[in-house]
Amino acid sequence: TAAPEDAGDVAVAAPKPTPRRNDSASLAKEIAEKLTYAIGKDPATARRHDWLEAVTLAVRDRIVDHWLASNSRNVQSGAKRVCYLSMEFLIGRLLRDAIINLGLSEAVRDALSAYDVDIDLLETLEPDAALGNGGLGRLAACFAESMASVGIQGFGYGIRYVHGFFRQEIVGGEQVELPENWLAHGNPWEFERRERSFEIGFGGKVTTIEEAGKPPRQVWRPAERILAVAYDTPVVGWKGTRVNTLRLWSAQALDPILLDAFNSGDHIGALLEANRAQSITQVLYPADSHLAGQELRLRQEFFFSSASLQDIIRHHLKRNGGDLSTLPDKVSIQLNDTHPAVSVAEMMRLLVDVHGLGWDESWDITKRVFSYTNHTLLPEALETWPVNLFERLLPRQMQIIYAINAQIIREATQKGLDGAKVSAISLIDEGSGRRVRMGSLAFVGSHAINGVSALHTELMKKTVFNQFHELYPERIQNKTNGVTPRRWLLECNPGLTDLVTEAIGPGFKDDITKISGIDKLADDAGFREKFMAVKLANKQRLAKTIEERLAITVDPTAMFDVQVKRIHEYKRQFLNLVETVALYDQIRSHPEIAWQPRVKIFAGKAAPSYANAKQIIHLANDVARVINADPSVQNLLKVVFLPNYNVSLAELIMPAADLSEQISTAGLEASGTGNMKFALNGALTIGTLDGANVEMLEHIGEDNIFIFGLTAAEVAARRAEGQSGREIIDASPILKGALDSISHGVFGEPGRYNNLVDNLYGNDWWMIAADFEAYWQTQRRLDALWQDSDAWGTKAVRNTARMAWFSSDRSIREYAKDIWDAPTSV
Ligand code: H2P
Repeated sequence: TAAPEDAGDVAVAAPKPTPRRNDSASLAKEIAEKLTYAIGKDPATARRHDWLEAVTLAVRDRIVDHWLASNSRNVQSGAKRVCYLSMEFLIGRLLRDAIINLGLSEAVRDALSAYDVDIDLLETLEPDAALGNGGLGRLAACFAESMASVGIQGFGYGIRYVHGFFRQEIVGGEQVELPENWLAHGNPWEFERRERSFEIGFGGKVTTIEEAGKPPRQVWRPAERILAVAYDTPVVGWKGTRVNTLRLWSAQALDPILLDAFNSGDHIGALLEANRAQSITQVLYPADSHLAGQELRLRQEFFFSSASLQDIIRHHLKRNGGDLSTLPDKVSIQLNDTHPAVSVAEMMRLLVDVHGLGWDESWDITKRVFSYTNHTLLPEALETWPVNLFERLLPRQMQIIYAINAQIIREATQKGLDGAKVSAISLIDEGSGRRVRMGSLAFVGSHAINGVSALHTELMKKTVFNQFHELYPERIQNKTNGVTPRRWLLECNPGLTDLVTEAIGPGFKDDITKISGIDKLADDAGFREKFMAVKLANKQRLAKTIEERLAITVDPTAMFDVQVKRIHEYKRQFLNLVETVALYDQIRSHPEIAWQPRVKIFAGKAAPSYANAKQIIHLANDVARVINADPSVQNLLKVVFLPNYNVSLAELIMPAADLSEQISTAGLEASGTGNMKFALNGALTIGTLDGANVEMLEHIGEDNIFIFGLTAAEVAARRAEGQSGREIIDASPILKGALDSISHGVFGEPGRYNNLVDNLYGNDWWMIAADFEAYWQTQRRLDALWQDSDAWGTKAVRNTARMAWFSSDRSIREYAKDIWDAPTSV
């Protein structure tokens, strides 16, 4: 490999740097020094971006102190490491996160005020690291932070995409995708580690080597080889007690330029190879819950899996006297969805072919090391790859998959499984062209497989992994998702954080379960008023952004009714829009009713190739345009579609919501995590019995959450009967009226939304017609509740008080105990 050896553990007699001090005077001095010597500006000429960089570098120095200390503790303790392999880390901005976790808020603010610079403003200049699509990638980011906060030696492994999730603009009501460029001004949080680079192969062939007295060996000779270079970002845990590492791989060519070609005049051709190599980590695929079937995607998956495993093995050998048999005692590798599932085959190749272990021992090590999280049951999201593509790109890994498959099928047959059941567990799907089933590969190569909410896990056992569950009944377990309360309360909602601190002291910041202390204050009128005053201030902040970005004026005292998430038919933004249109009709037809003023807020991106999702965005914008311009509903209904939903926008929206829409077709949303962020910030939920909503109901209590609609079992039954929506629509004048206005051109050309509407009459697959009436009635109950601000306030307080269990600290502790067997607080 091109990796130069480590400098080693030679003791160097260099003077130790003095750790940085955290008082505002020291910070002020250092910020000025960074501005001068790292950026080359003086305060008089510095732009805001220069100040941002100077502050970031000064804060980063403090992180580095903690980071190096954590790393040397890691080496000393030799405790088990947890490696979290994820194609996506939806990080967002890091400066505020770091400042709060290090407890530097006041000091930084004071330091900058000396230069008349506003930290709040600087923070908004930082680009979002958008290396993910939605919940799956954001979960990985929350988990990384929680691992550092609860004291686990956690390592995130992923891809350093040059272009993250696309930037969304709305032009003429429609989504337009533009490239995102988060690295345009450099990235002060990352450290390039050229010494950590590994060769990654593709294609070529496998040869058998026969040596006298030894069993034959397989050697893979790839046709193409590229380099994976590590970029490390520190992950700061609460109070900085532990700083872990997120290692993202960047693809580079072994030879940056073909000099011969260049010298002979082929200037472009000389760079082709380098470009081809780099293209692997250029772009994040904009689709997490359905299959992006391109070869490049498979290359990305293998690229980062192989690099991560080589790195993990290298580290282990160095720290454990070259003994790979202890790998499972020292490392756990969590596969975040099927995207890194090829790791199972690659680990076997590395152990057997490269390190010379026997097959059985390697298989035992592999299973004990890996565990796998499933995030969706949608059939289109379960990754499979054509066998011939796999074979061409990864010939040795394909052989290994066949060998694993033979072994699994033997086991199954011995346990008495019959033909149909055996073909259900085969790693090769013979149904529609031969394809490798990545979920099955991840399953058989792992000792623990988890779903992300109780309901989802039960459904996993009954559906996608039914046969595997029969074969290995001890493997599937549940780990309900969580969100980090640092970013999703302390950072995004300083007003509420201060209020809770004032009421019950700061202990909840260290231990979020203590936030239940405000439960008893839900009936205290004084506290409730303050709580709702914080909410109002957050709504004013959001209203200002809506005004600035969209020139729409909304009334901050109206109910803010919010649905923000990826746009997908199962998440049912369309149901919400149909209800919006029905409400619009009813407000106009029945001015005598005491309608409550609402602002319906939407945000989210549609996968570029997902036509129906794009139609839903178009409809939202059409509906907004028409309703907002109609003077007859002016004070009662406004509709807002905020473009380019991302982590930073979520941080502004979550604290400002009164009502959180979690209305997926039951059985289809694996967990949801937005549902948790909203409720933690005091929004009431209207939702179906789906994903983690079910557990939220248990924790928050049925008086404080608004559940409606078909259950997962009812949905499955209706789907099996293939029921159409026609009868329901014909029997419901309100629904029919709304659908007619949508299809007859009230909101854009007639026929524009025929596809969406006709689907409901035909096969109401997403149960929009079926759930409409229950949804409508529940919304009207919420209208009534809104009129009683004391009752609403009480429920809002109870939501915040009872959401602590949904902290990702709790999730991570459960993984550590039940799956990784890794110590916390090291
Ligand atoms: C997915 C699931 C969510 C789940 C999340 C994290 C893929 O995210 O659909 O239900 O909460 O993973 O486990 P999303 O739809 O937000 O992209």
